[in-house]
Amino acid sequence: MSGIVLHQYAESPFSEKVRSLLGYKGVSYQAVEIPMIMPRPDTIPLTGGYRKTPVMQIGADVYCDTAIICRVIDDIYPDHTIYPEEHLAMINTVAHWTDTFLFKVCVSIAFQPRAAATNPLFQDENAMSAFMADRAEFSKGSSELGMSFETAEPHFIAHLNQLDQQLSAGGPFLFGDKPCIVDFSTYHNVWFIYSREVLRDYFEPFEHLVAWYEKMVAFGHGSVEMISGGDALAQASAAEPEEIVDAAFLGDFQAGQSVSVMPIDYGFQPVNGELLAAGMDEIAVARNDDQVGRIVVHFPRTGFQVVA
Ligand SMILES: N[C@@H](CCC(=O)N[C@@H](CS)C(=O)NCC(=O)O)C(=O)O
Repeated sequence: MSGIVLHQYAESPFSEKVRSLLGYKGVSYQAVEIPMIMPRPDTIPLTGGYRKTPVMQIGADVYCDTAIICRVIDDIYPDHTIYPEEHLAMINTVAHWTDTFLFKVCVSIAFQPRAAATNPLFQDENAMSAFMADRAEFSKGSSELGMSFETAEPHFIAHLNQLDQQLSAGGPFLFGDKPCIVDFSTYHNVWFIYSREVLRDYFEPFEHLVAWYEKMVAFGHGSVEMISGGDALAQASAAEPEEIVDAAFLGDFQAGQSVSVMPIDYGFQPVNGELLAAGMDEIAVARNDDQVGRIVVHFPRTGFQVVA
């Protein structure tokens, strides 16, 4: 067992990105099925406020955002790295575009009226209103998830077409013989739409893309043991965070400063704590939680803001 606990829910595309990577790497891990909407009393004590899904826990270290989650998994399981050094800057750039712009397009495609009619979530009026109210609160202050369907659809189809053309000319993966982070970022967006049967016709013209998608699906999800949120909190209480060695600080930040960290796009729920690192790749803050004690929360550098 790896010590990894993934806090996720079945329908979450970003959770699927991580489950698929854990499958590719053949990892045994534990997972908690968290509620699709707030409150999440077994996750927030770990993050201190951050509420996007998924979150990865290893003892008393908590990783927010799949950009850092995937990198940490790749560091622990470096065989067949998904971050080939010779393309590092470009693949991280493309993965970021895919996880932000393309995801915004896909949210609009997934929730279009034709799909809403068969979405199990929207069959129950109370569940639907609770979901809408939750997501309105989640994205308060941000316009980053709002794109009209009319704007999104041509962007979506044009990107599927480009992916298909590229895969027909090269491949079998997006940057060559082996999957890299761009494959996993693209995969979860495709999965988000393809897994809604009513929307599958978008993929009919794109046989090379579908063949690639089937290869990604075949990685599976690794070997997972489901545990309760309470068990995950108990693991955090019983553990001490790993010491951070050679912490780096960009700009005017210093170790020990009180800071507030949050995403720059949406999900503006800040995490307050003592700054441990704010270097090229990672921001880390320590917090003391009444329930679980000392926790170190880690964020990727790109996509997050730190305020003193
Ligand atoms: N940049 C984030 C995006 C995560 C994200 O937007 N996740 C969606 C679910 S797939 C979310 O948090 N939705 C609201 C929620 O689950 O509370 C990442 O890579 O982890």
